[in-house]
Amino acid sequence: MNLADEEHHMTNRRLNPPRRSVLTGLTLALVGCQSTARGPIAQETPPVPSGGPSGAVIPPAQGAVEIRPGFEPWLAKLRTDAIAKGISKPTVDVALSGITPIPRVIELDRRQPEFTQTFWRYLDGAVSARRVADGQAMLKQHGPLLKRIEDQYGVPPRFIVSFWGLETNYGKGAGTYPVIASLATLAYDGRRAEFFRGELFNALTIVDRGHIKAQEMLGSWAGAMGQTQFMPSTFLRYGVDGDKDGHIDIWRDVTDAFSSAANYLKSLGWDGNRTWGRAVALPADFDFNLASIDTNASEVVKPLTEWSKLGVRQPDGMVLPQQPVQAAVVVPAGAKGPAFLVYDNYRAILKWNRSTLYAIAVGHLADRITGGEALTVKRVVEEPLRREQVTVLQEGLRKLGYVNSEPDGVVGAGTRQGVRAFQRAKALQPDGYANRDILARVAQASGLAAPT
Ligand SMILES: [Ca+2]
Repeated sequence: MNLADEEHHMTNRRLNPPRRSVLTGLTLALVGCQSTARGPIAQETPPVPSGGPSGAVIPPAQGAVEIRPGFEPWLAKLRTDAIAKGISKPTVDVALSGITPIPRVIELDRRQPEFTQTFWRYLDGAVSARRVADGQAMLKQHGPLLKRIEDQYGVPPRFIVSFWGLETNYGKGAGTYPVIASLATLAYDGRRAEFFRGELFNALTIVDRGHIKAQEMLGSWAGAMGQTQFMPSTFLRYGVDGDKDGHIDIWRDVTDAFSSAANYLKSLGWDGNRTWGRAVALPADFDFNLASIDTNASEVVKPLTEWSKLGVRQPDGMVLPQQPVQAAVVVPAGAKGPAFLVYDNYRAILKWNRSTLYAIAVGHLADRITGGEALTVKRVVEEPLRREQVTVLQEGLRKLGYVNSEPDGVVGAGTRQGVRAFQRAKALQPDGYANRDILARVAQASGLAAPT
């Protein structure tokens, strides 16, 4: 979500350049209505449409939200600019007439996550028993269509359904904000005004091309649209008219929505002959320095045969498949949590949404809806770190010389690297995982008081 810092939110995905947001880590808002717009879980629970003229129902802002004055002259200039960009005057007139800034959108844009997200809490929501059962039903219901799409794009049905389930709960939570007004609000007074201004022109272009009427263009508060939650730029680049009726309709037409998702995934490098990764069991003496903290140059990638030699097994103890696959180990809840070997398709998922938790949830849901087992590792329920606690952790790590950056209250790759360096120095398991235990140790070592 927060487009501003890629690390923090889950919203705005599909922002290609600047890519959507991220949660690379474990941070996400748990606040009642979440930080950012899109996202399966991070997404604000959509209000029930009332069937008004636009179908849009915006909940009132909860606090006092100040929007700076001057929207009308700004909008007048925007109209001129839109027409200068080649968007037709009738489209501009219809789409922009009468719109006003939406206070709730500003409120959500300014919201900061209050907690880090924890693996189990996230997964329980993203891959609930209900989500699995519904996914199985959807896989069956849309089987022939999904097979045709697989033949064309090389993305297996279970992954299309899984993305669909995580993005919008199989189309049920596609968002009820009017996209044009929401984007105009963010372009006028948002934290990434320039980015949203570009997306607003893209949204107007979509209307101008006749794909959807402006008043029917609904989405998340940050402009993620339809069943796949595409930002307008992603729609323009990757949207597909699957049923060939002349319109790309990712709001109401599952053929278009699935085709668009598959086309986007194909462009992200999806390999239809491989899966995303798999849950594994690590040996008791596993060296957690080999676990990946981020998909970057420091990531340790080895063929499955090498991981096998190191004692990595399937969860039931069976040896790993002897396939020529390169994989990395990911431990999203630290050494005591579940472990995964992730393949190239996992990286494709991260390009859709740069969140480790999201990527694992997509893969796991895809497995579950095709009969895969639930995670068997013993679940360790932890209290999430609050923002202020993360800030103290970061201050302590900085004081001790393990990180250089300014504390921001959000656990990202840099913080995890710092935690790992601290763990190495203290002969702890170097899993890079930030929790209350590490906070207490870092606070003590650095002489800071850890907020309880
Ligand atoms: Ca169509």
